[in-house]
Amino acid sequence: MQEKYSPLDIEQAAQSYWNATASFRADDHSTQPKYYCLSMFPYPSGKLHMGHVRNYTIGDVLARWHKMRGFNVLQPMGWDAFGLPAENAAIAHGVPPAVWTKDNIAHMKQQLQSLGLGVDWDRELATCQPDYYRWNQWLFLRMLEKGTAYKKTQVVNWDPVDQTVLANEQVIEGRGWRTGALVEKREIPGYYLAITKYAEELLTSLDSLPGWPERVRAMQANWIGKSVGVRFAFPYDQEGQRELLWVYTTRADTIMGVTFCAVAAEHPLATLAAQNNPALAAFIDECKHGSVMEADMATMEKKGMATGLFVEHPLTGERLPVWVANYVLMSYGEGAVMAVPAHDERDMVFAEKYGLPVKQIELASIATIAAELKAKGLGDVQVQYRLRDWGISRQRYWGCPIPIIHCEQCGSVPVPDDQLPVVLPEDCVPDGSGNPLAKRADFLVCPCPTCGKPARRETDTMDTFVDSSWYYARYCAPDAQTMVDHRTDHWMPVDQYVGGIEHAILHLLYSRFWTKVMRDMGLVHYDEPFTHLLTQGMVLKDGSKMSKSKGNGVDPQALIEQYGADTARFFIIFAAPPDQSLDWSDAGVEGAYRFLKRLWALGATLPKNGEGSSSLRREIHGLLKQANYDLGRLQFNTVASAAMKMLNALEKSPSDAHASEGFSILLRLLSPITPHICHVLWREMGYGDDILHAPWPEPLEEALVQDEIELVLQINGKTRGNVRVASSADKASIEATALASEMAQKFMEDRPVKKIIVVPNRLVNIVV
Ligand code: ANZ
Ligand code: ZN
Repeated sequence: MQEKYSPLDIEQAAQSYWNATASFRADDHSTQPKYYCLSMFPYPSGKLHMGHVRNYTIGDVLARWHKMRGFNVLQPMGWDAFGLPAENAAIAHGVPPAVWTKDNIAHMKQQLQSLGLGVDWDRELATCQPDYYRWNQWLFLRMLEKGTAYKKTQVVNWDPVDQTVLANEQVIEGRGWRTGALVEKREIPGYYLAITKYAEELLTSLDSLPGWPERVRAMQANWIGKSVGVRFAFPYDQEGQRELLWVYTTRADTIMGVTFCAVAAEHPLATLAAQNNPALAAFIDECKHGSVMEADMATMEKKGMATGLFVEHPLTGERLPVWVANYVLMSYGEGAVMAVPAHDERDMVFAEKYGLPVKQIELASIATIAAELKAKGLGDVQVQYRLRDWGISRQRYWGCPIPIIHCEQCGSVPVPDDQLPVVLPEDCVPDGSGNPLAKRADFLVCPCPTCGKPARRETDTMDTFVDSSWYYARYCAPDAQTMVDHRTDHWMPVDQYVGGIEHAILHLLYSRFWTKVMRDMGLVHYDEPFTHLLTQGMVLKDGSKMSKSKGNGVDPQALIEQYGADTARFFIIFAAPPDQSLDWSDAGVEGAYRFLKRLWALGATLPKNGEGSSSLRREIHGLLKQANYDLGRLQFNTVASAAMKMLNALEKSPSDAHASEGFSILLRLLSPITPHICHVLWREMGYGDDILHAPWPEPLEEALVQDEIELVLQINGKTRGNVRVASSADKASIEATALASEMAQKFMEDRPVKKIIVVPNRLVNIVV
């Protein structure tokens, strides 16, 4: 055995062994209990960053630990391969996104492999592969048939720089999340998925996920935003016709304080009033350029204009003016509100600004008001969700084509199943001037599936959140000729999902929705995709997030080349609990490296047999007991420190009779964290062929028992020292040991013994 620790040789040897023996191939037919361990798949941006290393190390510790405990483990890996950065790289460097993406995947795969992850690479997938995204298209068409997918024209957030629609959550403080450009409102047609149909179930079944962090469940519940209120109408007269202006309120108890109504700029009543009111038309136009975000609504300056129209209070009959107000959202409730300045802050600000009346009132009871309105046929209690349907159309090239053909005669026609997948041409090079698919005649022009006349393909592609909404189900059956098969039901749900908190809302919510849609189509038979969720903390350097753009990034590749993957893994696990942020420290990395050098050195010199007390054994088993407990609660940093303490103890007593057993425990405990060095030492030291097949170490009760105990020795009630006795010693032998002790001899001063008091496990008092 080589005396010097040489990570490069060790890691190559271990990785070759795992490859040659297909150590991490997941068995679809095993009778062992299954454990599906999944880390969020990476976007192939070019190279790994430290956040990836942390994510995948945590996942790998869990996967390897379960494997050694007899689980049939599935730990797959793949690529979230569609998306904007590839198009931006194309614009900057003139390379087709497909080429850029595939090069990045090849490079990053090799980097991931150098980390020694226990991944079943046979199941690798990339979402830009036609045999993957064809099933996005296929399911989308099934959703269209059921009305779960539909087309509509809607006001959307428009990023004028990227020329694309943004989801609400991609708008941060009124600006595009990527470009920072001021977001505009636009009306365009697009496809939507009716996630709101599942709002109630998405909310209530959060209760079936005790394995998720409370914080994430709260964020999801908040996003769904259930509120119970009253929907009711203000009647008004229009050219002799009785019409109704509907509003939604959660405060029907304030109904007697209404002094005006306010509608959104896009509300039909606003449009109507603007017909012969150019000033109002101009104001409405101005509003349409603002943000559609609620958070912005709360802070921006309240602006409005009277419509000149009036409605009637449904209970008092009072005449109330209707205003257009920029703080009313068209997409929430009815797009109109009853304004109660005395009780609503926004209404108050607005009323003060425009000199509208404020009316102080006594609060009513919501139930009574709802009943009164119902009796008049003017309203009822209603549940409302903040959650909106999911707009999936993106005016981008590098994504999954939406399988629709537009025909002048037949309208929007679904692509027939036998023509799937609609394959994205891979040789386009976007230049920033809109979607290149619109310029590709060979893609664009096709016969209409219904009438056969020349028609035009949809050029919008799907939101990449579609791609990531079901990849975990495909890993279970990556070669299936259907979307999923029985293997998916075998492996799913994912037992442990590991990823960043930035995905706490959308990715997880969309995946949960997608799962329920597939379940309702009979494709899968589980309700929730992820049983346990671990959101790993950030990697910080000098207190701020480590990133290339901040210039404080540490390159994992360089780290691995210098110290080896085991050092990187050990440092990352040791430096912080998985869910907390981790502060990078070069000294910490050095420390991890020194620890592994010491581990290697002790392994190289440890004598086979020795003799000694059982205190070493007791210490090792005691540390093991704590470490196993910590593994169970995913507190891996203290597992690493238990391993360090074990090494200290073993270094102190290398020739102890129990040192070899202790070292074998240490290697097994460490192997999920630093698998390479443990694999090689295990073999070199003759413990066995493959540490992955060794049983996980469990502490032995017999080793934990204290076989000697220390008692306080008192003479006439005064503490004079200690005596050691066997833990099984009886009263007589404790008395004899105490009397014979040096301290007793000294302080008794030859006086006769009157009596001896023994308090078991505590003290012995000699009275003279
Ligand atoms: C009158 C009122 C009085 C209100 C009061 C609140 C307080 P949540 O709980 O989030 O569902 N609202 C309704 N539709 C709106 C829209 N399209 N745009 C902007 N605001 C809208 O909020 C419901 C409340 O938000 C409703 O209750 C309504 O104002 C407002 F003292 O009605 B309330
Ligand atoms: Zn046609």
